[in-house]
Amino acid sequence: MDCRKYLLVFSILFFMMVSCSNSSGRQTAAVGTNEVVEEPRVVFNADSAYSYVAAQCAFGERVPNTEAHRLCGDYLASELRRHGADVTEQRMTLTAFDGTKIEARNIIGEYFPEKQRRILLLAHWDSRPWADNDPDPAKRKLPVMGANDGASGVGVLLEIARVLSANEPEIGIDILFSDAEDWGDSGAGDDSSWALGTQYWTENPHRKGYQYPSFGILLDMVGDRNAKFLKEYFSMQAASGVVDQLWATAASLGYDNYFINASGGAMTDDHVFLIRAGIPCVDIIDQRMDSDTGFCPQWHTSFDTMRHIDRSALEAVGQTVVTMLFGK
Ligand code: AHN
Ligand code: ZN
Repeated sequence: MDCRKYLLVFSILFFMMVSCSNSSGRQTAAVGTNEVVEEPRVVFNADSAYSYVAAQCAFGERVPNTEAHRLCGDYLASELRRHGADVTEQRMTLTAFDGTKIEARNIIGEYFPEKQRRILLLAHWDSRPWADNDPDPAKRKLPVMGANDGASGVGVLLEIARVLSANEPEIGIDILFSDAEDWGDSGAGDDSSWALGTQYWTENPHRKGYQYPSFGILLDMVGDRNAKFLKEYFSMQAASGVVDQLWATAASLGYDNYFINASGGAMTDDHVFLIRAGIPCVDIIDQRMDSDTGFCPQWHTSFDTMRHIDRSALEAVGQTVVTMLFGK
């Protein structure tokens, strides 16, 4: 062996010694010059989540009654199955506020069904049929891509499904991809036209004997680079303990730039119907108190595309939820 090879072998051994030398056996990462941040015990991979968001968008807009919607639904069910969930596809025909008959599908993946204590993680997977908030009136009848509004929450949950295929938490987990959340009437005085898939699920359990979870966590619009998660009003009313635990976990991981310790507005969303059915539920939703709509500028416009999706927002949400499930 020449000395270059000795040097290489020595370097590898030295690296192995250093990387195994901390007492917990966990990997550490140096940040800056003197700060050392411990990797979480169970790691959420934001690149993987990002690719799941992109994969949904690659089908096109997932508007119910379209080919893109059907194919994406098949993909989501098969990804959950591939990651070891017990999957149920709940098919239903719904009537939207405008009279359209919608062929909808809730997709449910159950992990560790034998565990009694369970929590529900959910996100809507449909795209809104109209970009009715677009600045250009000519585009307001076109469908929304929904990279953020829909695909981001589902992408985070698919990555959590992958995590669950390799790590067993103490509690059981149900993942719900709800359909027809976004075929709602933005001019209506009541909320009944929104979240039709979740409303159906609360009235029709997806299988006989299904026991409700202790609480739910809804992810909605979790992918924008400037996301701000405020403590949503109905979430605080129904599950303030879970809200506080999530926000404290996020802060302990350094994500307090996304999870703001302040109260937000009251949102019409899937969680409202779960709360009404008796499941306390938190909505992690990007709110902008300084905008007219209350949401990010791309909301319900033609600009809700992959261009605005940021891995670090996905990571903040995904790693916070994973740390809630598995501890620090
Ligand atoms: C309101 O329009 C107030 N809420 C709709 C909730 C929503 C739509 N989330 C995503 N798209
Ligand atoms: Zn929407």
